[in-house]
Amino acid sequence: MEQTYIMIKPDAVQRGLIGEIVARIEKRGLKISAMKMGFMEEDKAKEHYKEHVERPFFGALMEYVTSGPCVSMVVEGKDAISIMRKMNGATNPVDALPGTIRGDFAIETGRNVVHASDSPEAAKREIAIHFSESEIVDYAKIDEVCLYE
Ligand code: IDP
Repeated sequence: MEQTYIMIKPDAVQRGLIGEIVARIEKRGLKISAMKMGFMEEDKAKEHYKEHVERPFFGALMEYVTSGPCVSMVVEGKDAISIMRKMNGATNPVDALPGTIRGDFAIETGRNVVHASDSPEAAKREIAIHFSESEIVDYAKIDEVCLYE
């Protein structure tokens, strides 16, 4: 099973989209192994997005992700990283297909509602930034016998 880091960004929290996004993740069959809400600390935001530090939008991105509370999750399942990236849709919502979270709920890249890790390395790194090991809950879900061959 794979784990991935998911963030419901501050714009989505303000717009009342937490339930909608969590429902999509649950209905798809992925397991929520950790979840918390809070303001992302500036040093964690910088560490999380460090690959973009030289980009012109970095300052705006820091302001955006620390502007209000966000919801952080560890989401688990077979191919969870790839599934969540596809569920989120393209980074620029203009290119995100209808049926994806960004394709249904976002208009601009700088307010694109959700984050999902883009590789196993990124997932490991991002989970470690936002969660301690003791915050990640190890449990079995009864629906696994129906979801997996
Ligand atoms: P991702 O979130 O789909 O993985 P990345 O390219 O890693 O996309 O970019 C990280 C985040 O930085 C985006 O989700 C978006 O919030 C922000 N971002 C990326 N490119 C731009 C831009 O050109 N303008 C404003 N914000 C951007």
